[in-house]
Amino acid sequence: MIIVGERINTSRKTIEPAVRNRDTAFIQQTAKDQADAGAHYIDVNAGTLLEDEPAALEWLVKTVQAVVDKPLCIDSPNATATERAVSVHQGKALINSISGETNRFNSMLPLVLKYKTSVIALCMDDDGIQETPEKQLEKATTLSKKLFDAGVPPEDVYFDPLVRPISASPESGLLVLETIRLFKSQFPNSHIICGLSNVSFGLPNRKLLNTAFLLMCMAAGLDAAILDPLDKRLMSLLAAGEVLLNRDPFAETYIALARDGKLEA
Ligand code: THG
Repeated sequence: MIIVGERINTSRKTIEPAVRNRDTAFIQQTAKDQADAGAHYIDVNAGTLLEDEPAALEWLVKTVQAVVDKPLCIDSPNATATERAVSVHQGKALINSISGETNRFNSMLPLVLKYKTSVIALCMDDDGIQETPEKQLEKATTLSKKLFDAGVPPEDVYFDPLVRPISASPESGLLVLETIRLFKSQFPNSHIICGLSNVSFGLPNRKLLNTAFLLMCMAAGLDAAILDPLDKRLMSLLAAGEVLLNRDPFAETYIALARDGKLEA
């Protein structure tokens, strides 16, 4: 699994003031903690800061990459903020995200091509979010053609089936699992990514639901996730899932984690 650490997001109570006040030490510690816990990418999101978002996102990229040797996931719908961030980023960034919406597509595609980034593709367009797996696949297919024809390599594209809260639509878990299966068969050379936490919105013991859902999504073909890598039970069950799905040959990683005392019973 490709793990994107979600903690540096101004929607979180401790992060908003830290970014607003440019608290370098706190942000750098949050980045290091996630990298040490196994994150492959560090997500940075300053969306709540509104007009300060472009400057904040640029500061976040420089601040995090000063102490962590990982690529970042630049989490913004705003192309101006995204360009500020990717233009100072070292290595291959992951832009989060493009979609089939006309403005979003036309403003983000040039950045993906210019900076040769990977990109998360939200499977929606000007018609909004699609209700069924078949309709999401239709939107994803149209979007993928436009991306591939423009020269974005399939392996640089991460399709994101949009996850809605189970509390609002009880069948949304099943729909996501089916969407993942369809995407996996249709785009075998691309990735499939999800943010897990939406699924549990409005229900108690959210981490329990998020963790159960992650394992089901992995079995359906998810190969990347935006999650909290400091959640030890989540990360332990993820490692167990990799063994059970034969994605960790000879349980090499699992055994090493166990030996280092990093697995939670
Ligand atoms: N897909 C894509 N990008 C995404 C998402 C997605 N980016 C944002 C989001 N979803 C994933 N990131 C987060 C970051 C933090 C939290 C949840 C998702 C979080 N939430 C706390 C909670 O759920 O309890 C509440 C906030 C707090 O701690 O104060 O921490 O789906 N492409």
